[in-house]
Amino acid sequence: MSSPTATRPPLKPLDLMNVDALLSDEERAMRDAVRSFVRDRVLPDVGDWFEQATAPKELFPELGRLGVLGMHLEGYGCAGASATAYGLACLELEAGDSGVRSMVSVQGSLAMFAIWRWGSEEQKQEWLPRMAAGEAIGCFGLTEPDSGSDPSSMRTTARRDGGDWVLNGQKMWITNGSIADVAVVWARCTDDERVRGFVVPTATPGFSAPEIHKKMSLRASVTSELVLDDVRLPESAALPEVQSLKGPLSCLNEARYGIVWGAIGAARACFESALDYAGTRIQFGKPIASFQIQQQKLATMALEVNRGTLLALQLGRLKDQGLLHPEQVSMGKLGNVNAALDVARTARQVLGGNGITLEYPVIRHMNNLESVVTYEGTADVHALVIGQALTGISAFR
Ligand code: TGC
Ligand code: FAD
Repeated sequence: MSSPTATRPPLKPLDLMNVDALLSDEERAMRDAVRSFVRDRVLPDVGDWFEQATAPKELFPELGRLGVLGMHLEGYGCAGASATAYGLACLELEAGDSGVRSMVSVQGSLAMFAIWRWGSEEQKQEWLPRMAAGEAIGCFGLTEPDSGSDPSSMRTTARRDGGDWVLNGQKMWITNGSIADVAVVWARCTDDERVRGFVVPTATPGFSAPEIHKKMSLRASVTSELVLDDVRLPESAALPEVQSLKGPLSCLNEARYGIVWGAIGAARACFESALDYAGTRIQFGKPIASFQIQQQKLATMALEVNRGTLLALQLGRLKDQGLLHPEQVSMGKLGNVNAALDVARTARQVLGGNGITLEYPVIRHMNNLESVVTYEGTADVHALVIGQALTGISAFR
């Protein structure tokens, strides 16, 4: 029996698998709102931000009004949106620039999530509404100069002194560090060796956040050290609900989930740019899109973008049902960021010499993705997480 074709929608080159049809009206509305924001507020200037290494701090209140800061959290001024809607927002933001998605990830999935999940009622009331509105900026300090993939080796300490805590140490590679109003800092307690989180207003004496310069990636995003030099905090600054590495690692699950989607946004932008360029660039009397080698590249890019979107959507549906495992997030992050890097590198070649300029988005995304494949767990770390799930053997130590 032949299948009915009368109502079959036409193929869309940018969505060959018709993922659009798998989304609800609400999800499409969120996606379209973020896409419009990126078109109007990010794309016109992002090449200059990247070239001048400027982070668009002024976007925070606008992102707050758009409703994407902590949008998957409930209460305290947060939108309470589905995980899938949050993922779609990350995809559209990163189609603009990984740095803009990073601003939103660190704010909502790391700093706000840490307070929302592990904080006291007082901490939530004090920070979450302002952070959701983009009036207060947060950062998340886990990594240290000598403690990256292995955060259990952290050296930052929290010492009890009477009713206070005193923090000492250094954090490294902290997104939004120098522009933050509040830092969620993870430290090891000197009395019981446990890892605890602290909500640190960045105006506290002893806290400083020198910016890291000379980056060739994530240039439209602030990256900083955090220096903690006898930072004295009241007892109420500690996150009361967790006292182990589970605290920061639970936050990473949230941010990694957003990256599963976001990376595909960067890939889609590169694919779109290559498809457009190949159709208009004439060599040997024809558009380069008419050469088989270029069509193969375009087909491979389309395949990766569609496959990555479907993978992200499956994780989104699992997360919305409360069924998502961290190991599945690792599969998504490893697969989609590697795919996005392949797409970006291929697209850059399709653009020839123009592929190396900031007149086109491709090399910017390509360079950004070198950070994305490293932060939130390197590709190696995620491969080992998957390896452990497959074999039952941990190869980390
Ligand atoms: P392990 O001994 O396995 O576990 C320690 C405790 O943590 C719990 N746990 C988790 N909890 C929630 N989610 C997860 N994914 C978890 N993984 C482990 C575990 O149950 C245990 O709990 P408890 O209560 O028994 O104490 O930990 P390990 O030391 O062997 O480490 C495992 C490993 C290597 C996977 C972990 O350390 C890791 O993920 N390393 C990578 C570090 C990383 O990703 N850093 C990211 C820093 S933040 C960042 O990059 C932000 S960039 C953002 C941006 O700009 O967008
Ligand atoms: P290392 O851990 O030293 O790794 C070096 C190499 O060794 C990697 O290839 C790694 O895969 C490999 N390796 C390590 N262990 C193993 C192993 N067991 N088996 C096999 N290979 C291994 N951190 C934060 O806390 N907050 C932030 O906001 C933040 N933002 C960032 C923004 C940017 C732009 C960047 C680049 C990083 C950011 N990070 C942040 C830090 C990031 O999470 C770390 O860079 C990352 O976790 C890797 O740590 P590392 O750089 O110390 O590399």
